[in-house]
Amino acid sequence: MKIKKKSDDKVPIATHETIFGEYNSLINRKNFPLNRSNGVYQRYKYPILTADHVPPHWKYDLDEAANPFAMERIGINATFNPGAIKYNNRYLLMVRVEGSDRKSFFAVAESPDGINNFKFWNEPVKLPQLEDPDVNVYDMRLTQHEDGWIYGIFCTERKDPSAPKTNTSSAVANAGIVRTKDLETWERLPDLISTSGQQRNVVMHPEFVDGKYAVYTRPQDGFITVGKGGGIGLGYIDDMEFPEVQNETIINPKIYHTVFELKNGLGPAPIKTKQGWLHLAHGVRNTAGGLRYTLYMFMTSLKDISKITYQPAGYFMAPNYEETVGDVPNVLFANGWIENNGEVFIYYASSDTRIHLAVSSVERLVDYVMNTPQDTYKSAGSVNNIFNLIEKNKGLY
Ligand code: M1P
Repeated sequence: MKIKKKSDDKVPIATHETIFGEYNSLINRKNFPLNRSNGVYQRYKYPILTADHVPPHWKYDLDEAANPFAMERIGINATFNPGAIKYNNRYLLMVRVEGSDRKSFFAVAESPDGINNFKFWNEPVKLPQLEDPDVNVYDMRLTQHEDGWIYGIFCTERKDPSAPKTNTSSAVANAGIVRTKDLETWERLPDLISTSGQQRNVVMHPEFVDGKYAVYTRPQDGFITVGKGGGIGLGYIDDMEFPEVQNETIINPKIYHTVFELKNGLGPAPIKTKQGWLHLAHGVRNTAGGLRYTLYMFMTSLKDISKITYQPAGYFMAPNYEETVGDVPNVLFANGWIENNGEVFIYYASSDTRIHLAVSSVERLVDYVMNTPQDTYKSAGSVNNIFNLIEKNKGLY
């Protein structure tokens, strides 16, 4: 595409060279860790994926005759909330890409080392549809299950059929399910069958539990509000081809005056460690400035995955200043991490706009989860925790 600027045209016109030049320099930019760390994780400087990482051939008609002004024919708004997996030595993210038409879809981005050069595959994922098609899909969690399949569970949203005609916003959220053996060909399974209202943030546990599939859920009464549901649930499924959740119980409820006071939801599938299953979740609280989403962690027992053994007080990660800004401000959300030889890559999104990387290790995360004081749910208890630490530090400062 070689487009000449017309003499009377005030708007600069992109050329094939500028479009692909900018894209290639972004894809090839090396990332590096920031010097500052809290000892638990280390953030990387640049977002690893943004709307600008979406390949030009998804946006431009590259035929000069058909597109003389080199316009973007398809607008991309954001890339966020990726599922993550290391597959055949390749670091793959199942990214939520959102168009300027507000529709989200999935696309796989790949990096040779999990840090640098994330690049989208040639085409986005063509998600198989059910009889009742999805209106909007997002936030896929990838789980390599011991049954040999890689499952992707995502949120599928459709218009609420019971909403009055005047209400054009009301939607119903449920968990859509796909599975694959190669991340290229996807089999669509029926949507989750659950009796507890709407579902979002549904995640599959990687191992069978007493011969059943286990899923973490987040039942909610409405599309936005969780209502009386409220909390991270755990339920069991006999057969993924008829995915009916049984015995759903809340294992991590929302609690007053915490970072997950309003609602919470599990992030990626848990990581198995010698000490227990490590979980990463998001918690939401309401503020005068709107909802604030932060990440928190907990550990569950290897013998009983419904039992929380450790849960540090407060958030694990909150949006830094730059991360607070975006389409939906003050949001950190993570539904993908990769554990590799003890190192943990945490892929998180900020403000529903772009994707970042923070690196930690199983050892550090286990230490963080087991040795950070638990929430006492009272200011005096928090002060007491500080007194205990000061006492312990006597003679050391
Ligand atoms: O906008 C913040 C997040 O809101 C929803 O998450 P939850 O159901 O837990 O409130 C999702 O739409 C998520 O994608 C989004 O990042």
